[in-house]
Amino acid sequence: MPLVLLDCDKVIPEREKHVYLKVDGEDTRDYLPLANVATIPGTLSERGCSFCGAKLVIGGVLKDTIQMIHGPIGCAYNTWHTKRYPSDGDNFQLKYVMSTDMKESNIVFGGDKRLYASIIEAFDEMPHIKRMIVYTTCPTALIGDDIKAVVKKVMAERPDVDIFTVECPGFAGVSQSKGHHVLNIGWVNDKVGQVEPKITSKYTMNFIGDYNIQGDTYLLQKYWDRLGIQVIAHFTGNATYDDCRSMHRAQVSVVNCARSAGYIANELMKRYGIPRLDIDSWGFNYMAEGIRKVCTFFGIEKKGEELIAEETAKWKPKLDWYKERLRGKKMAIWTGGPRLWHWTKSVEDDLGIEVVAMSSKFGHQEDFEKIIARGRSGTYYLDDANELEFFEILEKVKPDVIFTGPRVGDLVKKLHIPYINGHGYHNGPYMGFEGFVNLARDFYNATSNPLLKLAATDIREPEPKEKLEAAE
Ligand code: CFM
Repeated sequence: MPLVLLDCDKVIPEREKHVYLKVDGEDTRDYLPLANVATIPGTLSERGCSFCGAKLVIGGVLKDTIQMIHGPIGCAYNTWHTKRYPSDGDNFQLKYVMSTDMKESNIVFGGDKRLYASIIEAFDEMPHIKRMIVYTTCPTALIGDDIKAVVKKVMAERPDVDIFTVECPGFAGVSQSKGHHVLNIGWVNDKVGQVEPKITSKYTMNFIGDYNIQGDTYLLQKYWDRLGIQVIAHFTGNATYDDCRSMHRAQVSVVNCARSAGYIANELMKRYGIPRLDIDSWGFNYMAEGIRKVCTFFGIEKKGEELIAEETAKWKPKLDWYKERLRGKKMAIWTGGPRLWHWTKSVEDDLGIEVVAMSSKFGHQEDFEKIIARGRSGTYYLDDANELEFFEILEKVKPDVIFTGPRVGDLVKKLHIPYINGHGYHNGPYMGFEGFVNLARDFYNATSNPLLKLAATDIREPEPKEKLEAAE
């Protein structure tokens, strides 16, 4: 019985299809948990909305682009400043987000004029910025504001600006995953092919699905520079709007996050014949394998081996120091989806850590195929889990640390279980060789830190027994 009905789910038995326990010797292909379907009424999970998938995850990372959110102010606030993706500019993308701040009268009479005025005002306020993305949100999509027409008017009036539109209101799909899809396809339809890049190397690639979380992109960029590979565009870590308009000129698309950006790699393959190469960028073994794949593609295997040898010599002793201390520790991973399959085997192989529970917010079944294939037996795999399920799973598997986001993280902290930010990291970057040592260090610090245990200790003077009895 690999699908599990948890005690807390007795009142919503449909949840059984979303909880899987891997058992030795089973053909896991028969038991993929349901995924990428609407959250069941009765369970409140921690998914984001489709607008968020487009804005917070992909579009908002671009370093030279105004993010114009056509909707009430809350939609802007909730996708601003919660993710750490720096850039080598002045971190414009972290500082600013713009909103048309729709009010009731705009909803009743239409918000087109307000959007037009807001776009003009934003460009006038920020004269050095010439690129913008305009997003619809639930209310402006419902009232039918024609954002494309407004943008067309502005672009006709101001030939030096370029604006991309994303029509993906929060309700467009079952989770943020839909927003990834809409932005990917919109971008390749509307913007790719419009800018010709300056080619500076024999070897060119797009690096797709890296968002420079705490500098991941910078770290990997050092490898590509050493290998002499020109990255035409990162989609979208530390990238400019125009970098991403020139993606059609790369020889290969190297994909890290297949969930959020596999779509654009597929379209580049179909429309421009650019092959797609998927790699894992977290973990020593995986990173080495990824570099080998890329170098084999370009026929520069020797350079790749030199790089791997150098990085391994530099960082492996540090990794091993942690491995000795972390072997056998138990970890839970509760993030979006892909990091489950990226991490489960890498922490097991590189650090001797056992991953005992994994929960995906919005992964699809193809993610679960990879997650379960790479994961251990005896591990729980959950799709779109709710808080009560998290608590019940904790009782069953008793992890030493949980890699998750601040929402669930703050809950588990109250149980005095350490959590590491599995989305924005604690002290990243985590990608590449050096990054995985950072991950190991954060894991070690979290599990060795006496503070959580101390926080659970009541240090008040015990009340005398008689006094307590009298009070009753
Ligand atoms: Fe890709 Fe990401 Fe992820 Fe993701 Fe995300 Fe993320 Fe994630 Mo948080 S793009 S799917 S929508 S690897 S924000 S940087 S950590 S849930 S597993």
